[in-house]
Amino acid sequence: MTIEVGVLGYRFMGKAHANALSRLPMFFPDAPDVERSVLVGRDEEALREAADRLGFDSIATDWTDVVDEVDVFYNLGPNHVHAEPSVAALSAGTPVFCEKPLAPTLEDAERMADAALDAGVTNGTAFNYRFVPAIRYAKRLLDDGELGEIHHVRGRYLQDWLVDPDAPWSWRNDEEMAGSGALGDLGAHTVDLLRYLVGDDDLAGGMERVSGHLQTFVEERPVEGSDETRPVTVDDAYSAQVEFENGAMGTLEASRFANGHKNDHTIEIHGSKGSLRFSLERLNELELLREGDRGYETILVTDEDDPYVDHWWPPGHVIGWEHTFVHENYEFLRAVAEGDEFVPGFEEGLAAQRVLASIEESDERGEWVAIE
Ligand code: SOE
Repeated sequence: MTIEVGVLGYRFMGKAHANALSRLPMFFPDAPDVERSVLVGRDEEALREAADRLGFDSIATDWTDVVDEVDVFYNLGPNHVHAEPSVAALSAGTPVFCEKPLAPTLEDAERMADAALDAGVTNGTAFNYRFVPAIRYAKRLLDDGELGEIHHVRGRYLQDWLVDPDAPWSWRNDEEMAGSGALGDLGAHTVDLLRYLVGDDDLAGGMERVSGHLQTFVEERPVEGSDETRPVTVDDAYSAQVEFENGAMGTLEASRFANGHKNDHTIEIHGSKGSLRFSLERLNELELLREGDRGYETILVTDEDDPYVDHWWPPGHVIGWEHTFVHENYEFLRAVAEGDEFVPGFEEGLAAQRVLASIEESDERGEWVAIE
């Protein structure tokens, strides 16, 4: 069976997923056969160029012509186009894979998760960092209780691409289109990873209440190619405290103003029997401290029996950011071929969104907010 994939979006994420799809037959021979069937966007000329470059058979400028014609629909567009095409595809019985955050608003995310539940077809939220081998390794340790009872979790996602006040305005600075700024774009990854690593099975991932703070440092930005400026209506940075049901404490943070940090996502967890640290800038490594150790040991997670590694290179031959997309596409498309559930699905996308919405509400109200 060949799965015909229709993809909306051909910029950053379109490229990341097209690359992943093209690698699958070479490195994951047991993956289902996939045809990059149709690329969807609005600008016909740019679309044609992208389709040639990214290996798509055809193009379409109207997603309504595509969502019920393909076997799988990938929604990789900006946040404000996540809901409508995804719901339409699901209603037509087409499995959907959608970029994160699931939607700009909690209401849209709820609508999407409901549509996924009603459709009963495979659905996925693109939380690619769950598919880093070192993160999977950490998950195994945590599930085996190797760190004991968890006391502290810490997640920071630092970037610096907006620290220059003259950096141009984009849809990512607009509340209508993006929903939120660093909170949704980066915080969604952190919340999802912490839910994955230490959460129990409830939808809040064991998170009970939050206290959040959002900040916008530059209120307007120049529009590229004109003398105009446009207002920035989202946060440039957020921080939050989280109280977990089991008494654990969490601190979360993300910024687009963290000078010198390009894509620096770190997770730290301290338990009664040890601690671990992960940094996306050294994604082949996991730092681990076990009971009695005087310092952290750095484990290189590139052995043959480490998650996904046997598909790539011999031990020590490190992999990179783009491989996380290959792994997640592999799992998602296998689930589609088998008619199985994929995790993280829209349900997990919605769960992360609930936490983000509570952080935003807490900032507005100036008090702790319980997560529903
Ligand atoms: C931009 O901030 C961005 O590309 C995010 O949208 C991605 O989800 C993250 O993985 C890297 O940074």
